[in-house]
Amino acid sequence: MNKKLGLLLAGGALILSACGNDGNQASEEQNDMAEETPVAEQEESTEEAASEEATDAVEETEEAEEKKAEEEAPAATDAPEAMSGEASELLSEGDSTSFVFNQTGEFSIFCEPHPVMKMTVIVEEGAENSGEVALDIADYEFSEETITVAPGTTITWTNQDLAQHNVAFE
Ligand SMILES: [Cu+2]
Repeated sequence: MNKKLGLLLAGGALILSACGNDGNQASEEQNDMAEETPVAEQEESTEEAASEEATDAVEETEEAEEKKAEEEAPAATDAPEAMSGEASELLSEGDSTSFVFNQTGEFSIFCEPHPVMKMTVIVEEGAENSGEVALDIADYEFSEETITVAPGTTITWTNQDLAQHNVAFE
């Protein structure tokens, strides 16, 4: 064996071993990847589950808020409907009472302790006053003698007098 051939063989062996190492490393990497892939999938599915849980939680919160809104909504429009024979409790100073006017027509209102105190609510389609209307009872008078409102309007009266008044429908 001459030196040159020996070097070539040695070089070849080095290359082979290097290739072999590369090959092993590559397959090890593949193995690693094969091992890692299910872990990654697990992590992803865990994340998905977590995000689903988070979405569920958000949905539950929204549902709870909707329920809350549904429970609170009637309270805002809790006012009894204005109709003949209806009457509020006696209102002390600062107290309020509300009625919702759904039916078109004319409503004659008076104060039971002081029947001279009168006012009229006219309910007409397309009236300028709608939604929530605030009136006072002050100096033994309703703050409006006549008011025209759209159907569905809620009128709230607040007593500003020391004397007790109420809102009654003829
Ligand atoms: Cu009165």
